[in-house]
Formats: sequence, C-alpha cells, structure tokens
Amino acid sequence: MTSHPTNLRWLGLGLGALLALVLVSGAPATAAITLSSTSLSARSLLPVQTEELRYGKLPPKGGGHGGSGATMVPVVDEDLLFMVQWTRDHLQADEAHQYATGAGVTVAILDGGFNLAHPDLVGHISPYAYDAIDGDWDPEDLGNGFDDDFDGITDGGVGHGTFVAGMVLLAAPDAIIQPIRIRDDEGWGFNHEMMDGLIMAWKARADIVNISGYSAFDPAGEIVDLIASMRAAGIRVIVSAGNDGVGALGELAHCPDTLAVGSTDTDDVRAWFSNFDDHAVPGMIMAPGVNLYGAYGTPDDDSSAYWSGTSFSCGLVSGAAALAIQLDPALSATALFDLLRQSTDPAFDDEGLVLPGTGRINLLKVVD
Ligand SMILES: [Ca+2]
Ligand SMILES: [Ca+2]
Ligand SMILES: [Ca+2]
Repeated sequence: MTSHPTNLRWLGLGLGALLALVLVSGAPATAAITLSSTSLSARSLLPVQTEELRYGKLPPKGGGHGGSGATMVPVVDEDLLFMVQWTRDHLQADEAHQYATGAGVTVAILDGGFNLAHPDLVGHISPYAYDAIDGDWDPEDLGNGFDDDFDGITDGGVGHGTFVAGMVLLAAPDAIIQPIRIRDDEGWGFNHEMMDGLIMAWKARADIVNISGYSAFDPAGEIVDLIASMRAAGIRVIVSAGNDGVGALGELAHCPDTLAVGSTDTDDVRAWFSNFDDHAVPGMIMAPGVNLYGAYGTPDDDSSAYWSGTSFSCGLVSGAAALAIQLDPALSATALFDLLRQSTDPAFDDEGLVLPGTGRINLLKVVD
C-alpha cells in the first residue's frame, strides 16, 4: 500500500485553488468523449493525464478532520435498529415498494472499498465489480492495519462504500449494485481513478452512477467533461453535496450534468455538515443523512453501524432514482432529476424556514 504523506493533501488544496482561478476566468471547452468498444478493458480508453489531480478524502470513520469534512463517527450498535425505521418512515419506503423496488436497475457506486460478503449486499452485486485503485476486479478492501496518511485514524476509508451500498438498497431493495473502488483504505483517490471508475460504469451500462464524498473544494478537472458525455449517453450521475458545512457546492455537484444531494436530520432540517447552494440551477435535493443505520464492517466483520454524511443521503437518492427507472427505463437524466426534485417534502433551515429550491426526497412520490 502506498503511503500518503501529508504534503499531498497540501498539494490537493493547492490544485483546488488553482482550478478555482481557472473557473473564474472561464469554463474549459467541453471535450466530446465517446465510447464504442464493448470490451470491459477500460484502461486503454483513458484520456492521457497531464497532471495528477487528487480529490478530497472521504469522511473518515474516526471523524474530526478538515478537508472534505468531518461527519459523525459510525457506531456499531445493534440496539439502534429503530433508526432504520425512522429513515424508512421519512421516505415512505414501505408504501413506495408496493409499486417499485429497483428490480433490474443497476446503480454503480464509486467509493472506497466494499464488503461484498456483507449479508445486506450478498445477491445484489453486479458481475462488473471493479477496483480502479488496484486495476483488478475485486473492489473489496479490508484495510492494511496501518495509518498510511498519518491522520491518527487507521484505515479511515474502510466501510464507507459498504454503507453507501446499504443506503441504495434501503431505498431500492431489488436494485443491482456495481461496486467500483476509487479510493484507498484511508479514503483518498486520484481523479484518474475516478475517471477509470466512471468509464467502467459506462461500459457496464449502469443506469445510475453514485459518487460520494466529494468536497466543495475538490478539483474536478476532466471529470466534468466525461460526465457530460455519459449523460448524453443516457447515464444519470448523482453526487453528494459534500460535508464542508458551507453554502456552496463543488464543481462536480454543481455542474448541470449531475444531481447534487444534501443531508437533512430527523426533523427534515438541513444537517450542520451538509453543503447547500440555494442558487444552484437547477436545484439540488435533500435526503436523510443524520444517524442513518446500515451495513458496515469488513468481510471479517458483518456488523451494522450508524453514520452521518451527504454520501449516504446520495445513496438514498440513487435508490429513489432506481425506483423511477424501473417504472420508466427510458427516463433521461434531465427528466429523472426533474421527477426527483418534484418528489419531495419540504426541508427546512435551522430557523424552521423552508429551504428554497429544494426538498427532502419522498419515495412514494417518486413512484406515485
Ligand atoms: Ca482489489
Ligand atoms: Ca488514516
Ligand atoms: Ca491503511
């Protein structure tokens, strides 16, 4: 496992600032990217990288650092199963699942490593599971027992992908998960690895792509051009708003080709950590993201935990999208995002005022 000295994080921030300057001076021209091969060998089609853009870190399981934002610590406690019901009730999941369950719909999850043996995930995994970090077909990641990035948290990225997959399946219990590992066991990844993962999702004809953990400050680079091409090819890309707690979205969450997802709490109030942009056009969407309860653990540890973050809200909305696509497989990204935005209940700020231009997803409204 490659170690990640802290100066690389500084490098990431520097590139982020550089990219911000580029954006102020005008958006780069969109490069058309097409995909014609039916082969599943993605690497030969990757664009040449002129520089290594490193995007931010996943919220660690230890919490408490800056960068892409700290969220609450995942806690393993089987007595907290009532939180599952809380989430289901807010989403009206049981009622919605009488109409659709996501059957036949594939959601590619670009994230940290997965526990594919977790009981909640078994039977839901696409044959096109992929690992863009190792360049192999096994996206499982147990961690290496070493704190490679010296942030005081050993293997801080392990468990995150599993938890997101559990959220997708909470909203769409019969969906197919295409697990794609694009982050190492500390939660870090490079843009070329995300590009690699996106192309693999495209080649496998995923219906939906779920990208989590992206910060408002991460440099997106060529990723936005690739996503524009994927949208034109009929793939719907849903991105977490990020956990920086700022009134802004990152380039990836803000771009017109993705749907950005923020977090709400048990009272449908925007979570303190959730990025939010009430000027986003078209608007973002909210979903429960505080104290969610779901699949966690490594292949040696099939536990569940509760955890908070926009990544997990994003998983719920990708599940909602799977319900809609089961009912109408031809839905374009534009039509799908419009449908989801219209399938919401009011969400509020911490003063009790209705958030403008957004709402909290309601699964029953998606299928109704
Ligand atoms: Ca691997
Ligand atoms: Ca670490
Ligand atoms: Ca490690």
